[in-house]
Amino acid sequence: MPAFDEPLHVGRPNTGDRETFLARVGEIFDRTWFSNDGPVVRELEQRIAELIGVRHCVAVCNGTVGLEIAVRALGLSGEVIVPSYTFVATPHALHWQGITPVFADIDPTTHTLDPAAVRRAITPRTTGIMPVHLWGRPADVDELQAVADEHGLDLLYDAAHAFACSAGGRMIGGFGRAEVFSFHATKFFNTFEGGAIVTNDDELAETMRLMRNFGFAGYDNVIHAGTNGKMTEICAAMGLTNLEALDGTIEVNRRNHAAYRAALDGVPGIQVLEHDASERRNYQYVVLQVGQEYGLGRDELVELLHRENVLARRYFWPGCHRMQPYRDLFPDAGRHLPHTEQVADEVVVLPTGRAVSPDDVEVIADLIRARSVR
Ligand code: T4K
Repeated sequence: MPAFDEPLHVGRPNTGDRETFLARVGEIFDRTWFSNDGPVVRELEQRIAELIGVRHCVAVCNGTVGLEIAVRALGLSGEVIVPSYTFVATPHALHWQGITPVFADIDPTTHTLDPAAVRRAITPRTTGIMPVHLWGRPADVDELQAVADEHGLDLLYDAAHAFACSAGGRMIGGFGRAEVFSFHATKFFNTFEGGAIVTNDDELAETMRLMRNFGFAGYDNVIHAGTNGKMTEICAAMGLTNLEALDGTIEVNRRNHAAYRAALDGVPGIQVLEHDASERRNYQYVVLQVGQEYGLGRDELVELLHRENVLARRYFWPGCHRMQPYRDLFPDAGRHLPHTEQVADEVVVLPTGRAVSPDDVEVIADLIRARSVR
């Protein structure tokens, strides 16, 4: 018998109050206004801009399209420097538009882009840097801004994991030229599918709004190239409902994170990724690194947990540079990415969120502890 009757997933959606959401859906039905800059999307954009403290929030249909729109609006071309240790949407948003993603290594303790590695990757073709606040842990925003300024590069953040997190006490969303959140179902804050581009740049925001809606500036008046990146009203209704539950979701995640840390403290070879205690965070990811001193290899631990119905994940293995099309395009990339390869081989992400109780955490931690070599 597995330890859990029902599978415990990483990425189980966190949801706000069902009745509130359904009431909003009823209003949308009554209005029969389902998309195209509707009132619920506008309200969500306003609420997010206020929460983050930015001038503009452009809601989009998903984070990937958000990245693509931001990349285009900034006019990036040639080469853009990105981490390889990220979800594959990060480099895809560039490659899909004929831009070469150039992979730079991460800092092995923070899992975010190493500014020194970024400097080494700059060539005459480089136009931008696209760091990721992986696991909601802020990238080195000051140093990356310094590199961007020195070389005249645009800085665009993939903030897919970092909604409601801070860097140096400032909310993530206000750094670089723009930042892009993902509101996918599995994210800390979700709109079923969705995302948002946030920026303090008025002109850039205007361009991105046009691009999101085929370049329409009014009936029959197309003034820009564009795509369909709009968020629907029903997604925005989910967003408003989940925003109302945000503090509660953080509290549940924080509680689970603390329980995992306490229960796994001192297990040889098991390290829980820490964040800077002075920053605001959403605690969405419980990230373990499995070292040599642990009794099992990382993949064996994942298999063991799966047998017990704990569907832990080895994000973002094996690193984007070892996925297609990048593996064929840059067969030697790994030589410059030792930390990426090491971290990708060691990480396990454990289930958390509203579907996981402190008792569940105890059971999962017991399963992990039981196999450690003491
Ligand atoms: N940049 C970064 C750094 C990202 O992490 C992402 C997305 C993006 C950009 C792009 O943003 P989006 O375009 O997606 O908005 C998931 C998500 O599909 C993806 O959004 C996310 N990153 C990535 C890290 O994770 P998978 O491959 O893990 O999805 P899947 O289907 O295996 O689901 C994960 C677990 O969640 C499952 O065990 C079951 C559970 N789940 C999932 C869904 C969709 C549920 O319980 N309910 C659900 O509705 O990719």
